[in-house]
Amino acid sequence: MKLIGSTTSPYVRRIRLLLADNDYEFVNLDIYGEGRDELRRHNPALKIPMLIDGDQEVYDSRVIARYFSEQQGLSPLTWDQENQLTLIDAANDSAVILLLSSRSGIDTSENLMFFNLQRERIMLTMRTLAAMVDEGLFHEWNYPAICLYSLVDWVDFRGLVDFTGVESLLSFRDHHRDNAVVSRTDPRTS
Ligand SMILES: N[C@@H](CCC(=O)N[C@@H](CS)C(=O)NCC(=O)O)C(=O)O
Repeated sequence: MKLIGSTTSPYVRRIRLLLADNDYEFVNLDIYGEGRDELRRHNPALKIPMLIDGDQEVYDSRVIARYFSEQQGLSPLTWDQENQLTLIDAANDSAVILLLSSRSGIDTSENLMFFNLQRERIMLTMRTLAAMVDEGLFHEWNYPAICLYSLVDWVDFRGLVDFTGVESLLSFRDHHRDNAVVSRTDPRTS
């Protein structure tokens, strides 16, 4: 199995954490620079992660996780867990939009509908996820918890979110921070 991604992507990190105990090759690409041609060859959606398993290519972290879970004979996620992933992905996609916009020279703090919508989505999903953490819904280190960890640590790493009022998310992150595979995939050092 080959995983194509980058060390800084939160979507790739979740798959690296999921595959932690398995044998696979990790290809680290700079998708906005010299790795872009390789990305074009592998995935016309031009996004990471993607997985190559023999003749089968799999795009999108959510589908990769489902593919892997089926291969391992694991139970599918519950509908509530699917909803958790949808909230995590919604916050993550909006945070990626804010980052790419500011890297494009746009002031994302301006009072513009497009950026207000992203900020509102991030705030509401993060508050909901923090309440779920408080309820103990992310107590187990499973795929939704891995995805939440990757989101929280990445938005903190990129300085994209004010954690006031959602401190539970940082406590959740800090609780798992010293796990060996988690620190091995830290975007600040890997
Ligand atoms: N829904 C996708 C999202 C993946 C995604 O947005 N990856 C980012 C890197 S963090 C990317 O490849 N962005 C490229 C772009 O937006 O041009 C997944 O879950 O795999």
